[in-house]
Amino acid sequence: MPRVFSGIQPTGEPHLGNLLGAVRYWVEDQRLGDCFYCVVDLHALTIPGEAADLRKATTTMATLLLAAGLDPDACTLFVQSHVPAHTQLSWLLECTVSFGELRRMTQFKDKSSKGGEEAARAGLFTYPVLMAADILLYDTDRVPVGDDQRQHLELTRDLASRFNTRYGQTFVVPEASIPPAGRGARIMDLQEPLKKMSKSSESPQGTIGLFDDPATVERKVKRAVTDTDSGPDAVRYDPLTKPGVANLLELLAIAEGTGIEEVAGRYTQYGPLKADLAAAVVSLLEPIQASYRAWASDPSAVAEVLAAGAKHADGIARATLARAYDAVGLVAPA
Ligand code: ATP
Ligand code: LTN
Repeated sequence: MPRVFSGIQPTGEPHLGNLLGAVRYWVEDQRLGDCFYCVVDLHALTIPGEAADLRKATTTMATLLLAAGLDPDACTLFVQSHVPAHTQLSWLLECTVSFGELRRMTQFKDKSSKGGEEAARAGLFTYPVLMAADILLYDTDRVPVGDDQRQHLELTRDLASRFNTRYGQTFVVPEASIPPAGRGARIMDLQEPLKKMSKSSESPQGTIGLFDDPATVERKVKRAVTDTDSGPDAVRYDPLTKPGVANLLELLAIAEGTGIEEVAGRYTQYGPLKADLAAAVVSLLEPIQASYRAWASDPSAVAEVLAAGAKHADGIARATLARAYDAVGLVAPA
């Protein structure tokens, strides 16, 4: 079975992009591979936030992943900071990556642009190295992520190959597993359809939260930005010239499990498309929200899943770390 690893940050409110671009594929993969899914709480420290919020968001995210369909009997779910090898391997990889490589990462450029590079945390700069450590510790074959993580995955592959060349075969070189275009790889913001839907978005009206109630979903979908085209072929899938409409069509096709062209063929006006999309999103979210309430009513069950997950992950991660320590010439304690 292929080894699968992916992670999600406990920052902000999880949204439809996280579900459709990543988490629903994690659920599918859990029967096909030996899957490790991680709430990457250390990555959340790269941007400002309150301790109490991080504490709460970590449990909320783990609970939500279970509610979305991760089965603790089928996969390993754990919290990054519970497995010390992640930060330990990260150091070896910081001594493998170059400053120039990290400077070219677009996520760093985007996220540091707000407050300026001078003020950005050094952890934001080295973020992709910790991510590479997450992945390489588990001898990962496949990493299911959204399109925005493509560059980080390329860096991870480069670091694994460079380390292997320099110190001898140590790491498996992983493949990114990104949904095909039109199947959730990059869900766009409903208000700013040229930007990806994001937890840290400045337009909460453009982001559908996985905890949004039906009235909120309806309002956000109804107000989604489209364009002023009218006439029989206004409703068509063209992400370049009609990004807002293309995003709505993609969302509806995914929610219904049908093809985009088939969905587009059913509409001539934006109003009915939006009404059907809102209903489809509400039906998609309802069972997840119900399951969330059930899991959340038993926090000790969630804690037990995470404890068992960390124990299993720790055993594997330690062995890989020991291999890497030995490869670079660190002397093991007697
Ligand atoms: P932020 O925008 O604050 O960086 P995020 O919303 O990207 O956060 P992450 O925890 O960084 O959330 O991502 C979890 C997973 O969701 C990743 O695999 C990422 O690629 C995927 N993802 C995030 N946003 C989208 C999106 N708009 N469309 C598709 N996939 C997405
Ligand atoms: N960088 C990712 C989150 C992340 C991740 C990982 C994804 C951290 N470690 C390991 C896949 C594998 C993000 O920002 N979405």
